[in-house]
Amino acid sequence: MAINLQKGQKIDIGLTKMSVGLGWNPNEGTGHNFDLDASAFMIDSNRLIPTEAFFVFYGNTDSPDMALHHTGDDPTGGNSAEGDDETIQVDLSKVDNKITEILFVVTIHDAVLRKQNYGQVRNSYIRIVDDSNGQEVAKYELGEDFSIETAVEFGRLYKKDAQWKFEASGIGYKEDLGFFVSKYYKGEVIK
Ligand SMILES: [Ca+2]
Ligand SMILES: [Ca+2]
Repeated sequence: MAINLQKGQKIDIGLTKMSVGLGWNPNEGTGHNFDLDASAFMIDSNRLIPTEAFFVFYGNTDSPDMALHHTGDDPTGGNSAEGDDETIQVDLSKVDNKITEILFVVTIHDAVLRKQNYGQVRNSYIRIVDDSNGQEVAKYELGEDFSIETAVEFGRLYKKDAQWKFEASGIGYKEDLGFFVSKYYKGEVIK
């Protein structure tokens, strides 16, 4: 039986291999496609990614430790009205020892240019699926929590006393993906 998480709610994961699925449906009539992008930041105890490659997104689909795999960009959210639009597969047994937290962020591509925000997206959620049986373990639906935001940290996996837990963090930002990269990466950016 899946748990419907509320914003801020924390659960024990109790799984090693899972898929973190993100879904949304665009509202009609905004004149542009609605391209939400799921990304993951694997951060260490300094709350930074150790190297750029620990930032997993459509342009870098595998983390260096092979713990995370992004299955690819969906540019419209229209892949499925019901199911996940973008998925990040997670194998917690492979996570580099340095990593203490994995943040899942969803940004709206070209939000400013297209004058888009979360108020124009419907049915957005993050969910965790047990890869061994395809069962949904937990789901957090954003509902009416966000409107003018263009990015949301949906949830985070974090290690506490050697156990992985998940929090439905639900933190909204009026920022783009570049903001998160500069927030969590202080090294030299390779262009
Ligand atoms: Ca996308
Ligand atoms: Ca969809």
